[in-house]
Amino acid sequence: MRRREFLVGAARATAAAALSPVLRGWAQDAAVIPASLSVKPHNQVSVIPPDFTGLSYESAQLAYPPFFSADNTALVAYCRTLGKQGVLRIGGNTSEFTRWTEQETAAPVPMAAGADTSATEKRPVTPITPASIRDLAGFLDATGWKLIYGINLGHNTPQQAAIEAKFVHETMGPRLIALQIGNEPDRYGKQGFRPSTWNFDAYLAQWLQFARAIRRHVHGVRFGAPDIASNISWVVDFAEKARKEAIFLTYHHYAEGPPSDPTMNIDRLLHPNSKFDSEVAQMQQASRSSGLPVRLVETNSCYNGGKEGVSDTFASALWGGDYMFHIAQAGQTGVYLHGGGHSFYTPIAGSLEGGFTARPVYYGMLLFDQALGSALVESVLDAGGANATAYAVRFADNALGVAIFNKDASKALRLNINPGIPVHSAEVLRLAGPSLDSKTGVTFGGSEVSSSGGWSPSQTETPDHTDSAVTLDLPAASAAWLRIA
Ligand code: BDP
Repeated sequence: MRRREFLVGAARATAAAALSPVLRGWAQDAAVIPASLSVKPHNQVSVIPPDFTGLSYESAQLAYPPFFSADNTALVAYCRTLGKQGVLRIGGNTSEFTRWTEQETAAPVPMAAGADTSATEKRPVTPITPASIRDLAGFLDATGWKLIYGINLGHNTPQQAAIEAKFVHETMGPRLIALQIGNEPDRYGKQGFRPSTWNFDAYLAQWLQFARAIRRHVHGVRFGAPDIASNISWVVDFAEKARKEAIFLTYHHYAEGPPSDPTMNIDRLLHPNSKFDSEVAQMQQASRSSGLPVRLVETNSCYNGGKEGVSDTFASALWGGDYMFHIAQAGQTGVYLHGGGHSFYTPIAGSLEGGFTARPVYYGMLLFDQALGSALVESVLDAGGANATAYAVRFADNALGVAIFNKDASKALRLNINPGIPVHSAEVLRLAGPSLDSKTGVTFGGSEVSSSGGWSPSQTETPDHTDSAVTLDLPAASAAWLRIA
């Protein structure tokens, strides 16, 4: 169904009843702010690789091989809807408590491992077996995705690591992008995995021991590193001291936490974070000088498995989509949302036995995914004081994409877009939810993701446009993807 430009003025109120809930919200909206976006389509800022989008899961999930297998057709479909060439990163706190064994468990117990909520040494050890790895390869074939695989460094020996790495490398072949050794090693001192004197140099010495043992066994193996939790100086140090050892630099970032802190809320999540921005800038500097790209391999809205009422709400969809563009614009080459099981922040919730659902943040990823394979170009947004962001991209066929995130809870925007190319056609897909704190009812392009993992838009709109400008009305707390050709 095609919708014309929203109704304005007095007509709005009368027509409101006939509109979908989102547009009704808009119709009743008091503050409408005039805003403008000016695009410079030939000033390229960065590229968005086709495999930019990814998911990160706990290694513990591998203890139940059928989960990541080609037979989990719903999960396969949820992944494919997110991207034909995504990345699955396996790691997390539980990767430090895995043990490689060739001995298969007779009947693995069904389970969907949630995100780990804290790191203690008391957890059970996860056995990883050939069946886990073979099934995982089948899952990757079915999705078309590739793998970044984390090996235990916290409680392991270089010899054991090499045996596991060899099996993973041989089984995965070209599906394996790289191995990582250790999860958040910058926390080992605090976690009690290593003495409190633990620092980057101590880490690098051990990392090299493991990497060398693996290289001796596994021809052509590649690594990503250092997979840190928060100490960005370790990324910078790795780039400087061990540039030749890895093919890309990796780190984690959680926008908020801990969940028990009442100041970790929706409002904070939706506002810019200047401390993080300066860390990203430092990493990009390290990336340029080392020639190593940077991937954000584990991330989400709030650590310790997410925060109820924040990580599982529509606000997380606006946050997630905006965040992926923000990181891509900085020049990084991948963002993998962490989750699994029923964690508050997981993009795909559920289990093989009970079925899956797409959480709100999944819809933010879907919006971002419209831009996969494009180049981000310069654009200037004047949001008239509203809390909004916008990104413009150019496709190979010279069509433009524009993503606008109106994260403002009370201000609607009337956005005048000057795309810098002649406008022959313009089409909008909206990201909408009943309210910022809604946990259900989120749609993109008017559609929800089906329980079998499929999605296709049911509502596209043609906004008002001339041959050189587009006017887009954006309700408070909503986002849109606009394609201009
Ligand atoms: C990271 C861990 C991951 C956790 C996540 C969290 O790598 O295993 O699930 O934090 O706390 O530090 O949510």
